[in-house]
Amino acid sequence: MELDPVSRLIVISNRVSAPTGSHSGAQGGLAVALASALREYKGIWFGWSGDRADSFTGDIHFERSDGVTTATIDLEDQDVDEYYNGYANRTLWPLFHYRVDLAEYEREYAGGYRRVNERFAETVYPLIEDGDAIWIQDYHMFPLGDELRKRGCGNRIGFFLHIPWPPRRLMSILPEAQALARSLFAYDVIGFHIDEWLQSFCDFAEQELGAVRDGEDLVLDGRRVRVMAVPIGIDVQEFVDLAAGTKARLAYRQMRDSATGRDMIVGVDRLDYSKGLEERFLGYERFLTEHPEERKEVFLLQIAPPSREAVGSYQKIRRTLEELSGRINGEYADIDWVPIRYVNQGYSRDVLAGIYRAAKIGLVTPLRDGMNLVAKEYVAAQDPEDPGVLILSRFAGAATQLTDALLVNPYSAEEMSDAIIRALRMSRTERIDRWRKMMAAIEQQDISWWLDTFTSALMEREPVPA
Ligand code: GDG
Repeated sequence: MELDPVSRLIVISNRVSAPTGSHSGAQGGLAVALASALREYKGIWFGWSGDRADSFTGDIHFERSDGVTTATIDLEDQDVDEYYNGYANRTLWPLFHYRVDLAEYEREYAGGYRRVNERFAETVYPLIEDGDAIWIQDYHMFPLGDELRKRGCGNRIGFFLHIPWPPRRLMSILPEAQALARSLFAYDVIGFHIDEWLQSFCDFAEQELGAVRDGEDLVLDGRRVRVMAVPIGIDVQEFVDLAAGTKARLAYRQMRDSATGRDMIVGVDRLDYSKGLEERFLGYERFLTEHPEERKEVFLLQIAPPSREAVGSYQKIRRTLEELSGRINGEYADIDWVPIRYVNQGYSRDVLAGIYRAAKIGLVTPLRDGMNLVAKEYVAAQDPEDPGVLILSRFAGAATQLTDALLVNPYSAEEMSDAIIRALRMSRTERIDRWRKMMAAIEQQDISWWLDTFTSALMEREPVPA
């Protein structure tokens, strides 16, 4: 059962990015996915504009572009510091990516997080009509459903977590862990990418809160929540078309020309410590030392647009990577070859598609990742007659679906080195065979499947009596 054609879908996420109507913008996969959901079902996409105001007003800016209505609010400096740069990105993100060492716990952050969620609830609630289905996205907004319920919202409300849910013992480190997990029982449906994250949540809810599992539901104090694993997909056809388009073909040509017959290995990631870039560079260095005969036959292109630059740990990882790529290049480069091309700017999606296609290897080695869309985009962009090889971290959610990638432990430089040499030497028949299986997997569970599976589950729930 999909959404009733008369119901609206209200999507709420931290950031809203109005669709550009073209593929030349720098939008990530999730933004594109949510825009297509809202085009399919009419509705509104609500969230922070990304702009700051002197003081919070709650004024909503409406915009309609490319079939999608967006409604955005500005936040004041203190909100951005405590909620976004604070609790979301200094506390929750590192902890949920198992980086206990980087997580910071400040009462002001937790307070700012609560305040902004209240402000979101206060502002969006008047826009909600009977029959609307509400779908809240990600770790910035855990308590928003509960805040809406407190204001009398009886609509169906779903929540999707785009990052891992950490194991119970890690989660317990968060001072607000119990209250935060308890607040999730305001939702009707909670979605995770994979079973591992779902099981960790259930474990926490059962052991720490006393929730009880009942089939596909968790029950706590009379509230029944459906929990499900629904791996997010990509719009495969869009990427296939992008890769065949003029801009992608041009980018492909440029990359091939500048490679001068060498094999390109590509990585594309937000500059984030969870993406394992330091370990990736070290794994690649290991490959250079173990296979001197292969030096000058390959190079690594790492595209890493900076993100969350106000947060100290992101400034640090940026410096670390500059030093490391500089050191490796200094040690191995020759007058006619540089082992790592390390680029800190973003590219449009069509250029990315051409770059993916030109790469003999896609190197996607996060230390921990809810899903990872880059892995799927790399597969979709390949030439079916001569596809490249995906090397993928076992610790990315995507590894549960892309089992025909070369799966590696991203902490092991040796495994990474072995996988690179294996990929370079892999026969075309094996490459085609692996690629076909991966392509079938991403086509089967693509972005429409993700949207329909989640919204159908949400519509199966009865609205909460007022
Ligand atoms: C979170 C979870 C989960 C990257 N560089 C450029 C660019 N990108 C695009 C990629 C891809 C997206 O950004 C990144 O998505 P990921 O899934 O790899 O990673 P996160 O940003 O960490 O996303 C993750 C995801 O949410 C969805 O649920 O998979 O696990 O952490 O689409 O292509 N896009 C453009 N230029 C760039 O330079 N246009």
